[in-house]
Amino acid sequence: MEQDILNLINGQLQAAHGGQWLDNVEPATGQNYSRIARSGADDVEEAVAAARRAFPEWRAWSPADRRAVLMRLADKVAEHADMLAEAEARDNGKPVSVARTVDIPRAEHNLRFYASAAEQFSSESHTMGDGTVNYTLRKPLGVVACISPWNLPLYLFTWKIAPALASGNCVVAKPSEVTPMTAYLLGTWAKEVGFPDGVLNILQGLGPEVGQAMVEHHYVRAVSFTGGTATGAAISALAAPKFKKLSLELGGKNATVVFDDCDFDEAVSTAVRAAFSNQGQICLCGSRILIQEALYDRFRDAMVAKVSKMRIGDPMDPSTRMGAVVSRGHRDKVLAAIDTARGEGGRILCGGGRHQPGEPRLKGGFFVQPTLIEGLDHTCVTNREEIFGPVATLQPFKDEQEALGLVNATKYGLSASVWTKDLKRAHRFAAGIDTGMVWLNCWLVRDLRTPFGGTRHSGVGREGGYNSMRFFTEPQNVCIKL
Ligand code: TXE
Repeated sequence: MEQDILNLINGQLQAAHGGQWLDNVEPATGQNYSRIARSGADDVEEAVAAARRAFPEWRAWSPADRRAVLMRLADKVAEHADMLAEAEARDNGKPVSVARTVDIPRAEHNLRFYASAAEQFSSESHTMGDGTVNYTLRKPLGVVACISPWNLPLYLFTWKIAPALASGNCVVAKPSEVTPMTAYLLGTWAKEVGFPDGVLNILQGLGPEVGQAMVEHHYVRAVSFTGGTATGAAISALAAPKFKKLSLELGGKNATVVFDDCDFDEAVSTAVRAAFSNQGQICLCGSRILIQEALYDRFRDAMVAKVSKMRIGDPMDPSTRMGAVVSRGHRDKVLAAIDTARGEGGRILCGGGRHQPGEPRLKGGFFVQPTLIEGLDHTCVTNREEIFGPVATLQPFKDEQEALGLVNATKYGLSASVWTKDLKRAHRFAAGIDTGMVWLNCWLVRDLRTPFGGTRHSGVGREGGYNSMRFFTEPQNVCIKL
């Protein structure tokens, strides 16, 4: 065992009260390589109590001081970027090149972005004709819970804790038990950069145990969650009767829509990237590729040629572009989804099963071939349910109207990417799509100020920019008659 992944409670790194541990598995090898504190309700109790004690002091800090401490945490991330990228790749199975260029820089950027927001956030005032003035206070809530998933571990963990802390809350946060390492490492710097004890608490362990206890805790005023739709529903069921604020960023079954007047080469390469980045494990991945009939064969053949050349490799090798999926259970779920597609009559154009690397180190790893499937319509399970792996389907469409019907044919509403040179059509089509985000002639271009989130089964609420700052604060109107 190399390293115990501990809780951070009241400024102390410590094991779970119950003394229990979980295995931490390296997806590329299938081997345990560290152990994780298996926390429970006692640990939540201690963390929430520490957060409550810390709150009066933390909320009174000036925005400039909160900014400074978050910036120092970002500096630590920058200073240790290589080490964090390696830790992320080992813990998650993603290529270290991706962690180095995307996950870790983005985590640093999240911290800096919301450090600035601490100083720039403002509220409104409304004057009335008779000289009466209303002003709105934006008060931090107190203790808030942040629960993040395994696909972009440090990136999504910081995306939640940074605005929560910047707006003056004390945080009890939990990374996924599947990828706990980088959040743990971040926590080891909390004291050194100047967070008062209890302001940032990080709990490790299983969702239905420690996660649920966090959601249920009487003094947790808000829950910001990213993860599966079923988990989002379970959290809502617990939190709604207690009237907690909820932000839910859930799954997607996003479409990439390709009209026959698109920039062909750019559309092909972005459709491939959108389907297979991070082994297809991004909520924004375009897993349904809808192609206008006249272009269908040419586009399909170009995609198949590109995807067939993708090489899966050791995540720790800097030249690898496609690594392992996150866990044995997840690999089996993705393989079962491919079997379902076969059973539904889908034609596998490339991939279609496990990948077995030659290197002895990787023999027990969780690798899935990048897979393209055609011949399934929108009613099939394959085109309705999120797979969250390196699997995408291709479907032809005749015209704009049919395409719009297909885009909106699932219960999810997270994002879509549309490819056409006709800008009038692009705007018209975007307005008709029932998702929280649309990319026109691009994919996953992110401005952190914009609203991020989905409709229907993709979630409730929006993160990003002041949306997150508003979520983590309670507006209070004060009316004064002068
Ligand atoms: O996520 P979970 P899982 C999708 C994807 C994937 C499926 C399940 O389809 O196959 O979800 O993945 C915590 N109370 N996405 O099972 O369980 C858990 O510990 C409180 C999409 O790994 O939703 C972890 O920290 N917390 C997604 C977090 O919730 C609970 C990213 C997410 O875990 C809990 C990941 C409970 N009862 C998976 N149960 C995206 N939208 O990006 C679990 N957790």
